[in-house]
Amino acid sequence: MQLRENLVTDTGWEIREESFNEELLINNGSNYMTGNGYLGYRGTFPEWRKAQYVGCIVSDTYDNADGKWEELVNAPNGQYASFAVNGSELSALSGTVSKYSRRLDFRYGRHHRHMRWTDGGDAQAVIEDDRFASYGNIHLIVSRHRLTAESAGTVSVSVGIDGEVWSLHGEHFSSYTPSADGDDVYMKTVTGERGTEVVVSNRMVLDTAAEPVSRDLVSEERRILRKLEFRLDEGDEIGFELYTVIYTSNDVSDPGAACARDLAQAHEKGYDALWDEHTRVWDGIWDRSRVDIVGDERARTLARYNIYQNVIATPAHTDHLPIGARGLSCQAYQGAAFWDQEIFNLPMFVYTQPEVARRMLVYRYKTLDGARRKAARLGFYGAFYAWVSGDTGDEICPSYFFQDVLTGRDIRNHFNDWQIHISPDIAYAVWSYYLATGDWEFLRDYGAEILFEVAQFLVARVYFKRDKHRYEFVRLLGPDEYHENVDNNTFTAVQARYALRAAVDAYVMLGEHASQQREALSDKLGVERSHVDEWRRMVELIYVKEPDPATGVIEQFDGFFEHEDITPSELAGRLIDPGEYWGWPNGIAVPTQVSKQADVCQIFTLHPNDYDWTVMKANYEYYEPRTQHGSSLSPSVYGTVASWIGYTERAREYFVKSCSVDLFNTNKSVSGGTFIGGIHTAACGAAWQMVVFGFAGFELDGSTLRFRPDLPPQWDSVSFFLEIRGALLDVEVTREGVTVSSRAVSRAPVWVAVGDPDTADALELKPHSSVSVER
Ligand code: IFM
Repeated sequence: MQLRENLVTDTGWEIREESFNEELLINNGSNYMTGNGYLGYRGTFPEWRKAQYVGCIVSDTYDNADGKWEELVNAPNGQYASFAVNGSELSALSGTVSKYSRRLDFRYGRHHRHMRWTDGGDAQAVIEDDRFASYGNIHLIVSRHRLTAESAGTVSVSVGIDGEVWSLHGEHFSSYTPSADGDDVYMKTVTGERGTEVVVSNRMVLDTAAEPVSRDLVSEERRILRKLEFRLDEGDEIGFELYTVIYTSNDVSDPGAACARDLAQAHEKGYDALWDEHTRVWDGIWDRSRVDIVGDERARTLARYNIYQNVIATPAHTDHLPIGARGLSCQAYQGAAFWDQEIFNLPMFVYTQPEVARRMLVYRYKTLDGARRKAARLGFYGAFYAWVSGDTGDEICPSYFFQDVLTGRDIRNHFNDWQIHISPDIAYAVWSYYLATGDWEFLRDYGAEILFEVAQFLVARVYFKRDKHRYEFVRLLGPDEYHENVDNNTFTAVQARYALRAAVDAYVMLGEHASQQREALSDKLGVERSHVDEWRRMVELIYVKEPDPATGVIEQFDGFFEHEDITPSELAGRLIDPGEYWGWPNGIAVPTQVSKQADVCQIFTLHPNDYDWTVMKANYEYYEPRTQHGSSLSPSVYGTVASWIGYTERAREYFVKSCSVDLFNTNKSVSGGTFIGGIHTAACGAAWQMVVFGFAGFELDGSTLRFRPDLPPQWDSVSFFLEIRGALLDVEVTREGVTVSSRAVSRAPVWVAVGDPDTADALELKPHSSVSVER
């Protein structure tokens, strides 16, 4: 099936292109990437170099090279392999490519390229290579290469490690040390700021009848290559496997030794066994993350592709690293977490692999000190989480990142100090995780501390307006980032109220079930009963704008309705330069009601039961025409709300839009002079949510799994997996009804209802049984 021009799927588990387009080199580097949460290897070709944005982004390598941007490094390319036929360099970028196909199999994360090439003279060959970033050993990348000569002559092969790779914000390595040990080559690098050792190693295993006529080792300052020369007749082949192992000094004390060990192990196992090991892990992941849409192959493929990207972006192997807003697809967005992690990436894991969600939340626990430091620096107490959060939790969002392209002057944006909803968003995720899993130990040992510290920060940050007898948050940036310095942003207030309520509930629960721990925690944090009374008072008295009684519309922030009413496309006509930033302080959107992204409608996706569908509809209709979708986070929100208010066709359009921002290259890669390309992992996580929360209408209502499905006309059914409080459930939603089966290994019963709470009874579902409910 054609997904778009030159983008095809045969099975719904892969994307394929049949011609090479140099203009898409940057986008396709991300779109065809492979990875495993430890590293991300871009979808580039083995013979490519810096100019083609070859990239292997390694987690846990934060480093600041230019005094401004803390970011992950792009490691030396340990998968470099090039051929020269009769002296001509073989590449998709030179000569003539007469037959070409490139595929990413995202069921198992394998990149494959096939190409017939000639230099136009007497050099002709066919090459084929494939590669995967192993889930059996996350430090390992494995590839297989084959060249078939279509003309007789000399073929030289250069294989090794290329340290000449691109870096977004400066040179991160203060030294490069190439070395060789028998069959293996190494490149040891050390980062300039933190002194982290990053060691890349590579072993080549020849699999060929032809014997090389010469072998050399070429060691340059930043490259170490084995050069082999063959004399081939027409039809002769050269084949080899390449193993690349990467370790850093943040992983182990001796990264070089770990590389040597893993290279030997990989070689011993060989490509096929490594592939089997890798696919078994993926089978387990898909068993949980699967979303099978029947009747709409395009939607099914897009959903799977996005889930794949959400999985490989996530450092599931550890609890001290975040999910980057661009995952490991590039260095943009600093390999760091935003609110995207809790609101967009995590829900899929909460309900499918709760242990992974837990690790990401423990990461927030481990970065509490950074959040405390940020709060203290700005004159508050408690935890003000970093808007952009790396490994320590300290704020790494610079104060200046966009430029006024008209004047060339830097713009001071306040994402880092006014976008306070990040803290209650994390509290929201902590509490949602607890409700979905019942993981009491997590709440007691980690979650409560996050909740208490967020509540303390909210108390410190809020104002009590005596004349109005209410609490107000002023000087904010809500999700709509074009409007900075706004008061009483409704989204922020709703999230803050939820977070405070969760803190109070957790405090009470700890008192009932773990009073000693509560005492110890209260002592550690200096939380007294009077503070908890203040949290309660805030829950009651915080100012949250209600729907207008006449229209149902909720104002985004104080004075929003007085702003100029204009549509995004009309407004775009006012741009003097297409590269202008639309937001604060002088952008064209600032005095208008044009929002960058969903803001009021974002509230509904997080609190669907607090608003009835007439209010959702009124707000959808009001805000949707005024939203630019200048953020990839936005379409999924409107799509989800559209699916709930009966706009199913529109919802499907938003689903396709959200799931294809990267694949169809509709995202912007530069704004206000700042590079922001790569994989938009929030939209990837949102794909799962749109299907499960949106079209299948799933929500956890107390202890009942409630479904209110409304499938797009093209969809016959959708099925997926959920894990709720120890019950492992397979759900199938069809036009006729919903069937939920609880696997035999489930530890507890659940209750299932289809329809609204006042009309639908909840049925008990015991382990190893099924319930079917007609609609
Ligand atoms: O967190 C988002 C924000 O909401 C919009 N700009 C991009 C950020 C990272 O995805």
